[in-house]
Amino acid sequence: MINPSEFTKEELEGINKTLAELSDPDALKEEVKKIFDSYDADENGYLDRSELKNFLNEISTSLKLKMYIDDTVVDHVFGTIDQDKNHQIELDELEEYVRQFVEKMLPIYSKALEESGE
Ligand SMILES: [Ca+2]
Ligand SMILES: [Ca+2]
Repeated sequence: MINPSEFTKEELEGINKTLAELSDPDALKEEVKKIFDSYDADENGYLDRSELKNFLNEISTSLKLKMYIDDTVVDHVFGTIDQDKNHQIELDELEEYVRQFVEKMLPIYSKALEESGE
């Protein structure tokens, strides 16, 4: 999913630090709230598909994920996050998704950092 050689050591350290911080439930809550508010462009308290798409594009770029965010991907991720299937993403749903995401990505990026050497 990621290619460690595309990152500088500093980038990997930065990402690892962020992910490690987000392993703390309180920090995660706070951070997701900020993310949620900044992507909820029409400020209606929910993320819709286009708002989610912007979020996914940003994440994918900043983590250099090999992921092209097209409508199929957005639909898939939207369905995964939208646990109660009301076609809106609520704050607690995004929080749960990011929590699982951090859990999954932390080992991947910490391994990449180890392998990046000195
Ligand atoms: Ca919205
Ligand atoms: Ca929902």
